[in-house]
Amino acid sequence: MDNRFILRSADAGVLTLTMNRPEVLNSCNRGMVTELRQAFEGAGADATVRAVLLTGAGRAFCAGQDLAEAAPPPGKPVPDIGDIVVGYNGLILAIRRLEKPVVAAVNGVAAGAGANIALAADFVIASAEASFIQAFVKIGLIPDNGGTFFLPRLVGLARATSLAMLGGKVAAQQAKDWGMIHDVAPAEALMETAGRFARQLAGQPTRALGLIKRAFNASLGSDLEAQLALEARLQREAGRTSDHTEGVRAFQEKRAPSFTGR
Ligand code: T3D
Repeated sequence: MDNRFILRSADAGVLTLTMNRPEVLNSCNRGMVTELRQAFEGAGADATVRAVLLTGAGRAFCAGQDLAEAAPPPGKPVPDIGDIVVGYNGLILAIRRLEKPVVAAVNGVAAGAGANIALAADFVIASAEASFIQAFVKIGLIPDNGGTFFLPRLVGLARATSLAMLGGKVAAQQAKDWGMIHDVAPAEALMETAGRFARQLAGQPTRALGLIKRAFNASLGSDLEAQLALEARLQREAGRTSDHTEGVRAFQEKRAPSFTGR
């Protein structure tokens, strides 16, 4: 598949996607959002992919919506913002529905949609120099890309409200201290650290990881009874995988398991 706005590479079960519009801090135009969505959807159907790593080219992760596209100069047609957001929704759902772990390696500023695309990942590892900005309010908008869903769940309502209403910058270490992200790495070691982490995930029992993700997705809007029933159903599925058989056998044989993702 030809991509204009993202780079793709694959190694050791990890598909790396790099947002590649560094001259505008990887801000998202429609083409980039479509390419990202298609890449995440394709990763679900590709058995060789067992984890996805998402990052940005240059000094930023992603500065959110390309404001030149959303607010073109006088005389050019002005797009409907709701339509733009619907496009992002497909991407966020593709990330959350992908039953494989997604790691965001946040290499610099993540603003607006860029911040919330990162937060849709299963793990966020940020450069110590990175920051997260719910920039929407500064241009009279509300957090989208799942921001109003993920933020209160990750950091609590009080912090989510101040992030969304004040639009302040959260440094990577602060984000980690608040439980918003998984980890922080020195800037020069970010890609090595995140790549190693993603390869480690790619060696795990992929089906189980995918079912964990499905269960957690459901738990965000579920009650205990429904969640217990879901766990029973998903555990039945996990119990039928070769990786479960291998995990138990490896335990009994006192050796490290070798998971295949099946
Ligand atoms: O349609 C809709 O709007 C609905 C969808 C909404 C989703 C959203 O994401 S809304 C939020 C959109 N994003 C923003 O408001 C962030 C805008 N950018 C910034 O506030 C700053 O650029 C940053 C804080 C992210 C970084 O600041 P700094 O000082 O490190 O860099 P800079 O100088 O501002 O930017 C460097 C270049 O990137 C610059 O271009 P130039 O002057 O060198 O030619 C700047 O214009 C460009 N750039 C940065 N962000 C965007 C952008 N170009 C287009 N769109 C951007 N979002």
